Amino acid sequence: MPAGPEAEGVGTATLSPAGLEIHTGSWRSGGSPPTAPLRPPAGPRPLHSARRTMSVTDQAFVTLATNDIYCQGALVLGQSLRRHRPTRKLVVLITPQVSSLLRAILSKVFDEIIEVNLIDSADYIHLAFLKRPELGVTLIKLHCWTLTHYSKCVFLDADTLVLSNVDELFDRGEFSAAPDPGWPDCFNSGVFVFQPSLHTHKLLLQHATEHGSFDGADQGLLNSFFRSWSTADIQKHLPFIYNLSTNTTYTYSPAFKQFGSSAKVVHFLGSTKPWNYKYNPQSGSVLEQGSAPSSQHQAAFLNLWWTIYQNNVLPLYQSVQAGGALAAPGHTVDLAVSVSQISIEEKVKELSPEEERRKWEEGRIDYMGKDAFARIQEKLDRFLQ
Ligand SMILES: [Mn+2]
Repeated sequence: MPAGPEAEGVGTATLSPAGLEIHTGSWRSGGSPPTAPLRPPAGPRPLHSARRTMSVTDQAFVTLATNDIYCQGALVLGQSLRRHRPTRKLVVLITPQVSSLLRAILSKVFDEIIEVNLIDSADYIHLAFLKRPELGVTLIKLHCWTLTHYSKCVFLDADTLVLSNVDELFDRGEFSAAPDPGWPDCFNSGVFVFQPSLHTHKLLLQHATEHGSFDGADQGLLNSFFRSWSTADIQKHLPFIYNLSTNTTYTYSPAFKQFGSSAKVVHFLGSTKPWNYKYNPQSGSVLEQGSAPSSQHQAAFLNLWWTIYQNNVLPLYQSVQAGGALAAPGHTVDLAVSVSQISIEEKVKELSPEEERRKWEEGRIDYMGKDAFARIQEKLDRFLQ
């Protein structure tokens, strides 16, 4: 077993330049990691030296979970990556709203869990958030550029699913992404290759503050920031099979017939996510109620998502709960598991006024939801009237 911070069961907490607490967990579920973690070698390292058998410790797959429900997606994504033995680290960005139960479970799949608290961050981050509170989630996503202990990363949305090893994405440079099916001159920001840099992060936040986002989210902002993507360098166009949206009814169906089976990453775009379905573990298929899967290929990807959830995520809950970790009050998930049906619901435990106050004092502020600036303003206005 390797010694030092990589050793099993040892976690470290450090303060990064951006003022974030970084918790380094370790891969613990199901025995040893696919490849032994290596210490980064001293001195400069060549960028493309990775062999499939060697792990590259200064590159990472990164995802984001803003609440316990999205954590379910992040866990399936993480396990889908693990199934194909990635040679890079797995990192998840979370918000303060994520419960201690889900943090414990995430630490079984991800090498690193990084809490992003916009309010406690460096001044330039905090200011951007104050000026554009509506871009809260977008600003959290942009935080991935602050992961400067990695030389290069691949971002994957928590509503994506990996179907094969995709380490070759690290051969691409910043900023690489696949076309958006709705407007192919724009890229889709669910899968992209980027290079962490505090300088780029500052420029992105400056851009967000000055111009906002034309679609109100990260995709609009990133497309206007990296606006030469559609014309400058074909190497930065990822093939569509690295970000195949599952809910698009393809108007070019012969292409889907020809190339659909070579998909490497699927993306559950749209408002109905895999975790919104109910699943029958006996038939191995999602239950068609209300929001029926729009097509057969979508149903196949949804069933795969749920198979991974059942086989590789649910057992983690059992191991953590047996270990005595308790869910913190607030938003978390309610898993209903029976022989014939599994479902994931959002559970909201009301806090008592004392708990509410303690939460504020501990700095666990739900600034994206209940404690959002607009609502605080509303409360203040009512109070001042
Ligand atoms: Mn997405």
